Amino acid sequence: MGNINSSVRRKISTVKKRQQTGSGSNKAVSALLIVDVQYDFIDGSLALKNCPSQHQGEHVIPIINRILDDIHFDVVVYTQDWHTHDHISFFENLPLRAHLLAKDSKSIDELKLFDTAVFVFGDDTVDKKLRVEQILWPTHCVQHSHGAELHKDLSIVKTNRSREVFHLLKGYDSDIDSYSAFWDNQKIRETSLNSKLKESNVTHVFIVGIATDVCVYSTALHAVENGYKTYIVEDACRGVDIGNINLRLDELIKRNCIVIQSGDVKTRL
Ligand code: VGL
Ligand code: ZN
Repeated sequence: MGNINSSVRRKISTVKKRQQTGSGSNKAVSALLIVDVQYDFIDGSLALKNCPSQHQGEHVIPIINRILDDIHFDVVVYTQDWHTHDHISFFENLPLRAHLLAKDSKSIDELKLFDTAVFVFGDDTVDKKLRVEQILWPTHCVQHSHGAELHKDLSIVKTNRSREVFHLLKGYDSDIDSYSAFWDNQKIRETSLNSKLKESNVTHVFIVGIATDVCVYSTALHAVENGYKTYIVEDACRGVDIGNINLRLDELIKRNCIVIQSGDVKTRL
């Protein structure tokens, strides 16, 4: 009984304290996720201007910098696609894994850049086999290469008393791609992002960067799944495939992700 009473008392006093400081449980704790603003997507091997959308990836940079200047975020995260040279997602590496192509996949001779290959991993017991559909991208964002660096014009903010900043590398397992900043594409391994955001009590996640229909999309999907109020800042993102961008955004909207413009971020906090 004594325990129950004291825990009730503790709760009441916490509520009172919150009321006094104005920091109720409704207070938004915000994170800005800056996805893959790397040279290879801007003027390198996977530059968006060479993709079906013909977008210029560099246009996101001044918009993201303005958001960082104008708005306080409790947490800022920079992600980088960070592949090994023998990565499964590179078209050029197809010969390394020709033996893993599924029977119903296009053959090595038929497969072209940007096509989807189907690989099968695992031992001979059917239930342990892992079927992996993989888009074959040009070699990009190889670890420690110039193309994998964050663009020099992107503002890199520092941790201070009121703001946590961290950098997250993804896609470094040779055999598994990782579009999302939360999970690899097979959802086998989780990154540290969710636990870091939860540690900081983040409630609201704003996502900017490249590419709208690939890494931004997957990151947003998992942000919603992980219970964050999730915003995509549309004009601060650019995508690979114009036909896909709107489909992906519509899909996200159906899952309660909110698509906004950079001028509206402030009003959401
Ligand atoms: C991405 C294609 C391949 C992205 C990463 O960052 O959106 N796109 N790897
Ligand atoms: Zn990649």
